[in-house]
Amino acid sequence: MRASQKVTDRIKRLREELNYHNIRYYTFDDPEIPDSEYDRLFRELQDLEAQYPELVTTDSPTQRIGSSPLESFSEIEHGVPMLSLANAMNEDEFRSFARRVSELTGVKDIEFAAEPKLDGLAVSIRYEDGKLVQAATRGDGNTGEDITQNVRTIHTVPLRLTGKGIPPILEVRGEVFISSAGFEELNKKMISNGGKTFANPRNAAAGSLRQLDPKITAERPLEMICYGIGVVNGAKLPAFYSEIIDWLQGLGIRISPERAVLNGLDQCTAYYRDIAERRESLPYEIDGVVYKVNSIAMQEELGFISRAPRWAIAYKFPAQEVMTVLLAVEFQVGRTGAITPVARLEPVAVGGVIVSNATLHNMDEIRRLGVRIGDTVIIRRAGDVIPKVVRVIVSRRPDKTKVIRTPSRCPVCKSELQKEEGLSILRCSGGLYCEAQRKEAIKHFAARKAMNIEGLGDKLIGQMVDVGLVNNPADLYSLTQSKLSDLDRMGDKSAANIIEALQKSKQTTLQKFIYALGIREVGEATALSLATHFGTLDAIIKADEESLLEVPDIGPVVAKNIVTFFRQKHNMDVIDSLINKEVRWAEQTIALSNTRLKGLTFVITGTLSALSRDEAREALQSLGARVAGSVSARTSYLVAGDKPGSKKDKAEKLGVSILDEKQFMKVLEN
Ligand code: I6G
Repeated sequence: MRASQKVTDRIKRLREELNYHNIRYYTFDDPEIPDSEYDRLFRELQDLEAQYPELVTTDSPTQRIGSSPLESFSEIEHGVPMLSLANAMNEDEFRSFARRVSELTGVKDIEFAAEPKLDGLAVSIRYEDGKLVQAATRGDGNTGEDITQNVRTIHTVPLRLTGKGIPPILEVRGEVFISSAGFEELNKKMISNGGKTFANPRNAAAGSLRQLDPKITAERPLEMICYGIGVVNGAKLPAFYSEIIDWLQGLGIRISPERAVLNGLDQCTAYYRDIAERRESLPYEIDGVVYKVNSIAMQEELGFISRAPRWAIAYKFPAQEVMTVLLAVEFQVGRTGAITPVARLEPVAVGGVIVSNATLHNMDEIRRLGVRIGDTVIIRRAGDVIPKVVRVIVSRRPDKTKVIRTPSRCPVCKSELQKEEGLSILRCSGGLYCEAQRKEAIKHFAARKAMNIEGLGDKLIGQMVDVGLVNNPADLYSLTQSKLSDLDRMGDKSAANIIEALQKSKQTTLQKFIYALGIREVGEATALSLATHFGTLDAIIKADEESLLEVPDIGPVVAKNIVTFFRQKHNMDVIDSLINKEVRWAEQTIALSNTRLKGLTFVITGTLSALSRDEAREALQSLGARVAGSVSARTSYLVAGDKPGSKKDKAEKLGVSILDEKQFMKVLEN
């Protein structure tokens, strides 16, 4: 059946609308319609295209996964070479770069455009009359591989440009990457499908982009952010790099939300420090900051040196992955008896600190890595996260290595180890008989987010358990100044401070008390849910699995852990003893009813004078609000304390309501 004009027009309209909403969602992070409405339009287009296959075009939003697997990638020659960037490894090198630019141009305070350097793969995409026709890898800079069919599957890449003044030919260049959250999800999926995991998001992105079957690529959470142009025909380009980038954004291309225009060296180094500080809270991995001379005329004047522009530099952060040697493996016992193999390493600088230990997670991970003692390994440390071994360099394996064997007994109390069905975790069966578990349980109880016993550090707890002064959390409240003074290096004043801190900690909240008990998999958020749902400790103790499942965020495993915990006599004895020793909290009278802020999402930034950020978060959560780490179009309010940083700029850009501290306190008190 031939399609009528009405059908042809409807298909055209649907494509335009879907393209528009795609760009609103992916490029601007600012959806206009709910997902359900998008899905409805999408299905309508799919149905019409199924009825009239002759009307299917390659730039239709339904055609992201169009073609069948390739035999190999063909080559594409770049019309304008894809260059690389020179690196600066420290501030001196960055200053030399800026000085050189000033000398060559004769301008003292140069204006630079800056943005974080994403840790992904450079890709060039060609649009003809606004339609995506080709995508290529960087390759050797002159010739790359044709990965068009794979790039088409990336939702943040528009298949059609939008807006006015679309040039006949436009090549955009940028970085294809996988976000940190996407990487975690992908690796979980790889494990559950029995596949191999990726060592880091960059490897995952590279592996995903070089798939011959676009159906596989389509299942990977690839994203793209653009930072430049290649061949452009039929457009008058602006005189500044930052304006070219804004122009690209106007055409629907996603660009870095962190970009900035900076004047002179001091602003550049301040920007570097700000991005370095926020590195871990960005949703993707970056390995430095790229600075470009903003004036295109100046860029042209500066030119290139050995295939790198003289007008740009990548000022790198300290490496997060480095090579070292595995010297030994020790097994540590955690609070719940879980045994963790810990790698002892030849000390090495990574991410700006010296590391000599890294986690190996569990025996399955050791087998997966195929690691042996004596091997050269790659370790990774991102921010405050515990360093981990991510890969073995097998080609560097020496003749004599030692296989790592699974222990059969607890290294501390010699109890038997048990392996839980379906899980990789080995657990000591000693319970509180095991000194290591006792120490960890008490450390957890005393921690800031639990009972917040100031001055009671890990070493001191270790010593108290070693000499038999404390065997469980309740024993802490039987301590006296004279008993404490008998310990090594404990002066009268310190002992008195600890007794005072213990006394002070007795007044707590139900949430903190539940959290402090250390029930397996009951973190702060679950403890809060339990406290607000049930209101009293008694009600939580009496709850069966069925009623626990009614609590938001509690699933069958956690429900079972909670019931099992309260069924154990020794746990109930400790709770009774704590209450006898006058640990107290106000009953959670806000139970159930207090969901005044339900459905609202808050982000907190800067310093508040009346509350810590943790306290502000808890207060919001106790009123039913969600507290997120970064600002997006879905944020309801940004709470901005002193020195709010870039989150405030982003909120302003997105039109998110901003509360100062006074307004925020009113919201809480209302
Ligand atoms: O590899 C790169 C990452 C980021 C770049 C780049 C960039 O700009 C933000 N810019 C250029 C010009 C080049 N590589 C060659």
